[in-house]
Amino acid sequence: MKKQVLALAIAAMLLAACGKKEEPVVAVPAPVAEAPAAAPAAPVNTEEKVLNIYNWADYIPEGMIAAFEQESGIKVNYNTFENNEALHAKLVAGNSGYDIVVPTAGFAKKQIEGDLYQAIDPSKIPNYKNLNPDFMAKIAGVDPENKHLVPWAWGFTTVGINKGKVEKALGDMPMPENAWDLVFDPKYSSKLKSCGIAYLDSPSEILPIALHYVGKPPYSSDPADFKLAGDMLGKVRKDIRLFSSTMIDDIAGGKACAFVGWSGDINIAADRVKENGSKDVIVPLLPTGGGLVFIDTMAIPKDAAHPNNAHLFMDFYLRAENAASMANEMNYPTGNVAALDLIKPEIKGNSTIFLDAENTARLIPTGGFTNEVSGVLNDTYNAFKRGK
Ligand code: SPD
Repeated sequence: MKKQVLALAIAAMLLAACGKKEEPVVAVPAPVAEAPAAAPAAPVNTEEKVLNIYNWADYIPEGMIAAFEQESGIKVNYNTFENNEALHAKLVAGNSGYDIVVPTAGFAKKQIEGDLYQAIDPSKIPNYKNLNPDFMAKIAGVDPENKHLVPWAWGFTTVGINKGKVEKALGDMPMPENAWDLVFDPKYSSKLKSCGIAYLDSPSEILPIALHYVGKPPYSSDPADFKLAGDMLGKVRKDIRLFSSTMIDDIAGGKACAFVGWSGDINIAADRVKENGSKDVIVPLLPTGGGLVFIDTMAIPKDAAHPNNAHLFMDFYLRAENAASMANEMNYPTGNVAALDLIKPEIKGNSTIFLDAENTARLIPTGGFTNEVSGVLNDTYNAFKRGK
């Protein structure tokens, strides 16, 4: 009781010292206009915690999916495809069930035109800022305003060789100036037949380089050009040992000594051969006669059930450290500028991964065939493969 009296006395003294009189309590409405505006609530992600990804084989560092799952609580179902044609068939059939797919930009052009993808929302991908604007401008050539495609990695299709075996098979014949001669000119292919030639198994991989080799536009829509490329391919058909969708295993397993493959995969096979203690040396040849550039990209199918989770994964993948680990482990360059400082010197310094300016200038730019030409494209390839 004494304490309460003391507290009241102190309060009275303080009020008096401030010259204030006690006012009767009147309910005054708060000045509404001056109240600070409430920050907009972050949208709640109500999607089930699942993400279905469809990507190329051997294209993601070990542990990356597990790290995303652990951080996000989202369960990832990760499947792989062998070529753009297989992915395309799934998308066209509809209800693929995938939330992220990884088409090659040039090939995705017709999928974008066919309205198979939903628009990306960069505001949900804070790490989008890490992407190189020049690189994005290249993709905009097939995806206007970069509405649908987010880069995964890029590389080039070239000729790889098992150096010792090829030199032995060629004997006195020097290596050609143009690496494509090894697999497209019967003068060389007839010699390499003994140790084996492998081609990627896909019309959209082989025809652009064959068209370029015969001096025609790599993404021609003229049937006469395809006839010329088909005739050239027909002359080497008897020397081709296999059409491969598992090139890394086939190269490392010694199934061929010369191969049409992807730069990063040839480098992965080369590393694997070394790790296995073999004396064989596998090398991707520099694209002196023009390597075919590809830019693989993430896209969200129109009917994806988990687009928010897809955006979350895209943001995760675009973190500098994740994009760098893809380059470090899978041997493919990235369009992520923030990642560059984190790429190992031996990868940055490998001239068959990060090409110098001279070889970059020789690359065949990214592009795509129109839907109209797909009949002649597939017919030319299938006739070649069947040996007809
Ligand atoms: N191991 C992953 C290889 C990915 C290659 N994508 C290439 C597309 C070329 N058209």
